[in-house]
Amino acid sequence: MARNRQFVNHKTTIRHDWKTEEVMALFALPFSDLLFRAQTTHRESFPEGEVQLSTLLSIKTGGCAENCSYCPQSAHFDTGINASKLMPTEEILKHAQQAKEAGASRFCMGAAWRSPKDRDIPQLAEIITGVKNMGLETCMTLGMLSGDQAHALKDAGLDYYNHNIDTSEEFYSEIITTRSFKDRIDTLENVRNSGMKVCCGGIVGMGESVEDRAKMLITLANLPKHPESVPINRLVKVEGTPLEHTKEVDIFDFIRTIAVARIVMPCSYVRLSAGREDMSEEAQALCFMAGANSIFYGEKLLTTPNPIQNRDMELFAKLGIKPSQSESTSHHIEQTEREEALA
Ligand code: SAM
Ligand code: DTB
Ligand code: SF4
Repeated sequence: MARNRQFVNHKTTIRHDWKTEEVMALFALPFSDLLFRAQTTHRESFPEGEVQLSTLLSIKTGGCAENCSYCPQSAHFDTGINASKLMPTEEILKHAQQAKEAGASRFCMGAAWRSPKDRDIPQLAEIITGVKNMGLETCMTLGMLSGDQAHALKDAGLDYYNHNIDTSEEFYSEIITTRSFKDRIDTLENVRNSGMKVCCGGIVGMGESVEDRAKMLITLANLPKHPESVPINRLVKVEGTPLEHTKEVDIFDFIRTIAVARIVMPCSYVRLSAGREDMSEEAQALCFMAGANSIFYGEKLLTTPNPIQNRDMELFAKLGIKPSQSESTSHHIEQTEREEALA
């Protein structure tokens, strides 16, 4: 057995040594073969027909110093979004309560920051405590974090930190120039070292090649530990952003990316993330068959629309899908622990 392979159960191998050719070969499989393989992998690690629900809230909107070409919240582009300050804690907790009542298991809070200021940490800690007290898992995405900031958020009780690599290292500079790919990896390392769970994925449909998608997934899968959550976003083309007129990604290529993410990170939650608002029910069903087992749930992402809750519940009923409890209560975590024990 290769040293960097660990068997987590009789069937599932967690690998951190994926090569470009291998992953490109997965992308090149006939669609049905790829989906069959992804679904088979999925069933080795997860119960059938369960999808985890995370609700998003933008707690600090717009006016961001970064120039991410896809993002409506960058101060570099005129998208009609006004910059606002960090939302008062009470208002955030009201949104969290609504998310809980609607059936979400995790509440994800996003801030349009390059990185948080140390002076923001006490209020962020208060928010984390309030949301956790409702029995929700907590996630934040606040930009780059220093090691000390990551520890402070962990100490406050934050369960997950979302920080996406967005695309391949090679394509990254076409999309963002105000911070580097390495900056992103450094933050992920700080988050991992703090003991928080990592939520990290990217965007499909920014004009990247299939090889860029393969390399993005390889970067994630070859991290020392797979991110517990892997959001796969389909670009939401927002007026005023440089990517507004990007050619639409073929839906089967999007689904292929979900399937390959499932195969290379067999025990991670793969989230069918932004881009569901105008996605057909059939395409979403194929994403679930390809191994997606988490969604953003609620009528808004950060600033753009998402399907209303009833629509998602109707689709789940048609497909026989049930919302899963928090990730921490699923048997996937036992596997993660086993992985750690074997490491
Ligand atoms: N400012 C923080 C950061 O960039 O890390 C947190 C918020 S940022 C909006 C979180 C992620 O949302 C981005 O990394 C990107 O992957 C995703 N995102 C933003 N705008 C998007 C869009 N128009 N379509 C799809 N995904 C998008
Ligand atoms: C992620 O991967 N996607 C979410 C969340 N993490 C923070 C954000 C999607 C944002 C889509 C554009 C918007 O609504 O502003
Ligand atoms: Fe700022 Fe995050 Fe948007 Fe980039 S993705 S412009 S860092 S809010």
